[in-house]
Amino acid sequence: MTITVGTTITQFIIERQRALPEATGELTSVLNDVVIACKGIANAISHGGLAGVLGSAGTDNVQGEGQKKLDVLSNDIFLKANEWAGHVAGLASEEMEDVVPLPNGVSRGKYLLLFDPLDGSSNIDVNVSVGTIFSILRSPEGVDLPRAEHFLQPGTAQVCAGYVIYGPATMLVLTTGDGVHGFTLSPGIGEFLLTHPDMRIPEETTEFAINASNMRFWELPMRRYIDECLAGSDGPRGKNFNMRWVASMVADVHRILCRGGIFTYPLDSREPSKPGKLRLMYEVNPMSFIVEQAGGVSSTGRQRCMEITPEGLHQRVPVVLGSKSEVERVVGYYRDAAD
Ligand code: AHM
Ligand code: MG
Repeated sequence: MTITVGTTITQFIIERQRALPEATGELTSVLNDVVIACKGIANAISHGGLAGVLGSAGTDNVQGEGQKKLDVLSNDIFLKANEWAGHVAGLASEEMEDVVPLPNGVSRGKYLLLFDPLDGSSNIDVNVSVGTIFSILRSPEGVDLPRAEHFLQPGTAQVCAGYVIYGPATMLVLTTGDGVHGFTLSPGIGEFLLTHPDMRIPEETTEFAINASNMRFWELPMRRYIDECLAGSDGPRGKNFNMRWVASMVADVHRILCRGGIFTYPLDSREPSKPGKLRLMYEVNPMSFIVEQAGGVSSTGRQRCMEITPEGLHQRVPVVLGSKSEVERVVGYYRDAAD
């Protein structure tokens, strides 16, 4: 079967697996469970206030951040869809402190699945786009019960990464290391259909995304870069820039995949114990894999994000990603400052 626009995500994944002689179909099974989870989350989100799912859950997550009802519900939906079938060897969630124990008696697959069930949750109550992010790693050989240390693999070890954006349309964007492909959920048939094959990030851009309210806490190279963008055609760049900030990483990265741009949540000095806001294992690594596979670049400013050796499941890192020429310019400013 040829893969064309309109192919279902299941057909797409099976076809991709068939092309790999060593493939066993296990990744297909994991992805099918992820797809089921994301359809469930999309359904919960789409009912909004009608289903009483808005507002705070009255609890804090492992990072001490207040959880929304939909954070908790999405986490439950994701766990339920993925823990029972024996397709994964282990699960880890941004919302949970340690790796998730699989139910007794369930057989174990060979993959580790990490996920942020509902990213951008500050947007839930105001009906703005949110998302789910996931990353798939191989469980190390000979490990029966994977612990946190077995999940601490660099982003370059990812087998697959993806996100779902719950926007005006629900879309799933995926890479297995062979380009980036986007699928749109058809409300009529309830399936994700291929609509955006081979997504590529334009190398050049004049659009940046950053939470500028933190400017006074940034390091000098980032200030220099944003100051120059803001100076527009009167400044050293000699051209005007546009700014966007959804405060949902999924939505900001999706825009960059569709029309280019640069996104950054840089290191700042607000809380020295938190070098950056975004989580390496649940947000930065999967998004970096997708961005690189689409021809973009992802760096902390000092290092390729996917080459960071993880130190903790909930480690936070700075990130600047997107269109190659602009990210490389920022990296150059960090290099200049270090000389
Ligand atoms: P979350 O996983 O708790 O929702 O936090 C991550 C989100 C990202 O989606 C987004 O880029 C960032 O936090 C926005 O942060 P801020 O509110 O500081 O602008
Ligand atoms: Mg998140």
